[in-house]
Amino acid sequence: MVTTTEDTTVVIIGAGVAGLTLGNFLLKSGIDCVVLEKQSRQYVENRQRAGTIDSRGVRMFREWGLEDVTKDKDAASEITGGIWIDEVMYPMDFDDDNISDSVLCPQQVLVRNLTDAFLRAGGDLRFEARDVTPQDLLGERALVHYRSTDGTAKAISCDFVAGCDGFHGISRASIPDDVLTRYSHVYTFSWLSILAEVPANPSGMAIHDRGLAGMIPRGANASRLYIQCPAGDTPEQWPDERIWSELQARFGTEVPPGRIVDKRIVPLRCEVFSPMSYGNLHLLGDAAHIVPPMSAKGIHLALFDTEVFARAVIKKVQEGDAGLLDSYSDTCLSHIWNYQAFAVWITELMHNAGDASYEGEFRKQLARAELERQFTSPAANRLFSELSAGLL
Ligand code: RFL
Repeated sequence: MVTTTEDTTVVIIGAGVAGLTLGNFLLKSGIDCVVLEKQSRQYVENRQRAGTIDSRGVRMFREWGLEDVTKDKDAASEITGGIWIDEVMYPMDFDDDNISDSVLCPQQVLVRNLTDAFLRAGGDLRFEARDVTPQDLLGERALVHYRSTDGTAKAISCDFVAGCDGFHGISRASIPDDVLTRYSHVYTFSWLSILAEVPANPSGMAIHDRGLAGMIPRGANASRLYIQCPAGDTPEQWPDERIWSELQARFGTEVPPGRIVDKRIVPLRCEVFSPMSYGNLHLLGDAAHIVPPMSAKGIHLALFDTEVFARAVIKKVQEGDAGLLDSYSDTCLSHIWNYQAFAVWITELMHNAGDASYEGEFRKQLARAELERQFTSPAANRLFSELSAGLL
């Protein structure tokens, strides 16, 4: 039985990058909202994933008066790193104007900063909200049910529901199957993704016939390590010693080992769900799409959706104009497909150039020719630097 029904303009499901950014934008615009998050505050603020905010994201936060959320007092001030090809290091150029605004900021720091900013501004953020269920999405107002930590059933009536609950959330499942189309592509290789308490040394990506490897800074004394592996591999097949020796082999240089704190297999895949709107429900970020981690554009896409959606809601609430909301899905999908194209290109280039056992020698030679072009053409090199600035 529902014991409490409240009222707001926007219910935001999920306190990740998209949900918290949206909450902050709405509060700044005088629009009330409630954020419902399944996990505890401690869990959300310690979930480590990405490490960089790209130039577009940094400029966007600045324009909304939130530049401080991208600041990490422990991060190095400069992005550095390179690409190792067959054990030879090629430094990347990070001085280009298009990428020079990118900053090192681990995702959990961004989330922590966004949470603080939201609460400081008087935001309503409810952690450990169980069984969140949006209803009446085609009605005048939607109703979002949930259960609070003490088990009380609650419901919030709202004009808009923002589904910011990531790839495994529940919002997307509220859209009927015959309305939603899923486009997906899954690679036959995965990444073993590792968090280690060591500085990233070496720092960058290695292309090698044993497969791709990466060592990316996540703070002064932490790194995320990536090792390309067959899609069926399990973390148990990768004891710590094997990880350090494999990194050493693929970079072709000494890799000082450290404590490994997390080890998991990340499938490489592309997913797009269309449309991103259904009645009062709008999907944002990973709830609607994911890109392979090689492209490092997950945060970029989540922030893009958020800004488009925030401006659409503001226009509707302040001027009664639903035009931007009606075109929300089309606007985002056009941007997303553009970035999926980039993600597929860079994923295939970086993997095909190394271990030929997946796509064959012909593709390997094509990828090597393309890599050569990246290093000899300034325009092509810019793309590569942009990628590295996102990933690092
Ligand atoms: P998030 O960050 O997953 O946030 C979703 C939030 O919703 C909550 N939630 C629910 N809340 C209420 N009710 C429910 N039923 C709920 N179900 C879930 C979750 O607890 C969470 O708090 O999604 P969002 O906001 O769309 O942001 C997307 C980004 O997090 C994602 O794209 C990136 O992390 C992807 N990604 C990377 N992106 C980059 O740009 N650069 C990188 O280097 C990078 N590295 C990575 C990554 C993702 C990784 N994972 C997930 C495999 C490295 C890894 C390991």
